[in-house]
Amino acid sequence: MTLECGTLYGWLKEAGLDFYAGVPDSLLKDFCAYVTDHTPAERNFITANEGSAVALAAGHFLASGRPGVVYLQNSGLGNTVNPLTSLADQAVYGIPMLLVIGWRGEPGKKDEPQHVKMGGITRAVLDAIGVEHAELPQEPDAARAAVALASEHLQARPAPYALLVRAGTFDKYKLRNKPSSPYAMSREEAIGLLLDHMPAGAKIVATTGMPSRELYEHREARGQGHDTDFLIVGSMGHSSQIALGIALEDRARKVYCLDGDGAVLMHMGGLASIGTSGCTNYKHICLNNGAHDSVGGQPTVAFEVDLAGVARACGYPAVFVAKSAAELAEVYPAFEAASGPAFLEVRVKVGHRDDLGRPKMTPAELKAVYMATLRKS
Ligand SMILES: Cc1ncc(C[n+]2csc(CCOP(=O)(O)OP(=O)(O)O)c2C)c(N)n1
Repeated sequence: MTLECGTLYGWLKEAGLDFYAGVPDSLLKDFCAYVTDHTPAERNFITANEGSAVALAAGHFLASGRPGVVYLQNSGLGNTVNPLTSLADQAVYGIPMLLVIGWRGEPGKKDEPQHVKMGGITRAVLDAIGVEHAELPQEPDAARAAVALASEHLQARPAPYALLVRAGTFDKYKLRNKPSSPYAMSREEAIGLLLDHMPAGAKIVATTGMPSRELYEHREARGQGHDTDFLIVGSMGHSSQIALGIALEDRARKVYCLDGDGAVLMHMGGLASIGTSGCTNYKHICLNNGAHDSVGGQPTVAFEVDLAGVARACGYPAVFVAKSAAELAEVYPAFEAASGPAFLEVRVKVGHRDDLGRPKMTPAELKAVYMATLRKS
């Protein structure tokens, strides 16, 4: 038996919990989609990162006296630790909020390598930072009791409380309010075109989720190896700084960061570090689909802000935008030739192939071949 997203949503509403903030998660994608479809935009903020969601819920509490709901994948727990311990904690300001945490890498369940460590320690991390928590059962009566208990906790104790959600808890719910996209090119097609244009042997660092998986599949389809690609399987938002670390080490070697819009927004401060680094060899490409495609397609705000303008304001001397395959072919030579840091925003439509594979090489193998390549050239 699974839990209907609308049922949980209704119980939370009855308990006075109707303000949401968070970053979508693959495991919570049905519930996140339900929230996106049924909550007015001003009461559901998809935030840049999970720490921002905790802070937003804190502000909501200060102004309304009502706890908010913060949804996140447990990989984002790290991003919340600072505001949970130094803001919301009972020994500081004591701010109640309900954390709904997707439990990737739950012990005993098979999951991707990047989720195993955090999955095993999620409860211990919550214990260590003093966040009381319980699992959300799938069985509706037990789930209702867990929500009632959570609500009692939030009333009795001014502190965050967490519900841990296992894989397969919710009924299927498909997002209706998908971000509309005026762009025809898919991200996978854009990655293929970029590979066609990049110099042979270009060193790439690719962001979390589908972009890395699509890059991997392109290499397979082309019969090329994976030794020039560092695929960030976790650590969302950090690919650009990894690429910066590589670029700084040898300024004669160009480095290409293949980023996502959600990832750029998550740690947007990194653009200022890159823009002021003086790394003429840095090439930053953001595949902007206006969505968190990898975890269900919930919108980001990246079509409402000017990412290329942000890069320019952060000091990138060369900034380009392509909104179609033809525009990409047109601007790419100038992007390639520019003295960087150079930024190229490629606008693409949301979505991916259903049969997209996952890297067959382990992170350790990918790291070994990539480091060997960097040492050679
Ligand atoms: C810190 C953290 N929060 C959330 C996630 C779950 N997650 C994985 S990929 C992804 C969406 C990435 O969106 P974007 O960068 O726009 O790339 P897209 O999938 O749209 O191509 C999310 C939220 C994660 N891996 N790490």
